[in-house]
Amino acid sequence: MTPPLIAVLNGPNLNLLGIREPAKYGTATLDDVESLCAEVAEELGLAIDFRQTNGEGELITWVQECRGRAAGIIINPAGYTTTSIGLLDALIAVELPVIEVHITNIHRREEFRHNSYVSKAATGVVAGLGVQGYALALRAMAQLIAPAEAEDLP
Ligand code: CA2
Repeated sequence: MTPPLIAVLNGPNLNLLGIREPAKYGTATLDDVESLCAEVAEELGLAIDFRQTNGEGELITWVQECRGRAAGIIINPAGYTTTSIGLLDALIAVELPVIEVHITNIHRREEFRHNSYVSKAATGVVAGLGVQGYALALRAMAQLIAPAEAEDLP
């Protein structure tokens, strides 16, 4: 059986992870985050499609393309978190479980980072746990997409 596909989408400037501002965002690069996700996904019997873009339109197109292809979306929308109603509309329209990830705790940071439009489409949000938040999101996603009968198991 082909493993369910989870799209792991990353927004603007996350290509700079581990290269700039390590005190804020840590020393792991985006390639490291992809490797972490691939490892955890394999353990969970999931496949991932891990991507990053600096473009709002491209991010929206990728969300749309998940329809009929992916079982869920994990997204760090970065700077588009607080600005993009287009991204929110795409996440609502795709009708898939969505988990929003932020490396930092956006609620401890500047006020302008607090209001996430994306959260309005998200089943859950992970923030402030560093890049391990992606691994936690994958584990939560595995539970969310598990067949209903599995919910009764201990
Ligand atoms: O904490 C997060 O994951 C954020 O989504 C990161 C965004 C920020 O705008 C959000 O408020 C919170 C910034 C992504 C830029 O990433 C960089 C990484 C290294 C160096 C510079 C930027």
